[in-house]
Amino acid sequence: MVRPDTCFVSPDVIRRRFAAAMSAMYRDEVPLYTTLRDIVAEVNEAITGEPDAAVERHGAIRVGTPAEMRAIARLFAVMGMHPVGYYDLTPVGVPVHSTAFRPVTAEGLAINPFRVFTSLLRLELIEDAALRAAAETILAGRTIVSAETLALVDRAEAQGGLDEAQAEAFVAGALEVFRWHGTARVDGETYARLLGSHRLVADVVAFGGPHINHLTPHTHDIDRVQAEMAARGLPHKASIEGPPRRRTAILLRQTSFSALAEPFVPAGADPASEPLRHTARFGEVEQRGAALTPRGRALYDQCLATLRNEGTSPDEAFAAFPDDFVTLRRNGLAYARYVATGTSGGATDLEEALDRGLIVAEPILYEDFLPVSAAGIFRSNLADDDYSASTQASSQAELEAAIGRAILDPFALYQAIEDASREAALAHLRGSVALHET
Ligand code: OOG
Ligand code: NI
Repeated sequence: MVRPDTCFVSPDVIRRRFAAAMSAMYRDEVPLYTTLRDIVAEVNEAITGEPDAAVERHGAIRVGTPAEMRAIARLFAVMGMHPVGYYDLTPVGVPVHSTAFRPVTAEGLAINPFRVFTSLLRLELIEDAALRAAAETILAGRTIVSAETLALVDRAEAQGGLDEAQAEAFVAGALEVFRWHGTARVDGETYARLLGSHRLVADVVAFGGPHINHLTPHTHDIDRVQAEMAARGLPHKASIEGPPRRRTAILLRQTSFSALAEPFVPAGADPASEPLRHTARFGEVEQRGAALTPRGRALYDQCLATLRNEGTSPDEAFAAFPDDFVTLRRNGLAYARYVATGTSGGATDLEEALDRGLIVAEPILYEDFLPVSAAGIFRSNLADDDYSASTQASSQAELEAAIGRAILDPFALYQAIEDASREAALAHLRGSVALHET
């Protein structure tokens, strides 16, 4: 007899198909994104000498209500994507708080690392009470995941997975959730009022759903991509977010091309009339490096603060940050993955084994986001004048209540990967020691 779970498509494979479908849809919707992807593929190929598909590492969406957040969380769970990290953007004047839905295991990340930075609008931050009430009513009247697709989510939860035909229908249905709507659900006047409150409020409230607002392929050399964007006349972000260029890459560096002014028809308008324009969607590139420990992250934040407060150059501001992996690891600043080399020898202590080349340590890739960088990405793609810092308290508990489960701690995930690798490497060494001695 065939066991029921043997006919399920793995969540990692569903995610891979979904990411590929999103990429195709976005290239179609935003032609300039195809240009960016071509640049990334060329730069990557020039570096590795291998054909490169400029595969997307992340995308971003924004939802309007806790109920929408819950539906999205359930949808992503079918694809093995779980909430990791809490990002509060309100201190920098963006009325949202966010998490990233991503694969959490080394195997899942290796099959397909696609993740979605997901922001929940904090409607309570709209000052105009009448507009806030109107926005609430507008959002209450929309459904972002179709009944058919929600039924597939129910199915996946109840049976523990989806079979081939269900997975195919699920990917097609999930794609629709993130499609751009060329018509707004509000009239031109309401759109203008929402825009006046905050550009992001209009982006979330005015349309039929959480359209994908950018996708982000990975590059091996973000400075080169940035130079290439400039050379080809793409309207790009003035500077790269994150740490400066280093020999040992750390965390995450990001840049983007500016959002486009896309035509849309407001509700009730004659489709033949001159369309309005909405500016929200863009393309981004990322380069990732070593995941830092809480200690490393504190040092990173300190260097960033120096950079901003004292007008020093990035290299000066980051001079205090070691730039070789041996020191980063020894000083407890970066996580390491330990791998036994297979050489036998009597060492049982990790440091001794490392010194003697019995075990090697390599960086664990950073899989998350950076709040200051995310703020910079938001800011460069929304009007700058929208930014007045809010004193609203941050509330991870509130976002967790919306999601319906706890947000995972990124540091704990890296630590678990490091610990498991150390145990496995030492066990390997002990095994070969035992073999040696008997
Ligand atoms: C999300 C911006 C954050 C990143 O790469 O830091 C982000 C958004 O614009 O909705 O995607
Ligand atoms: Ni992004």
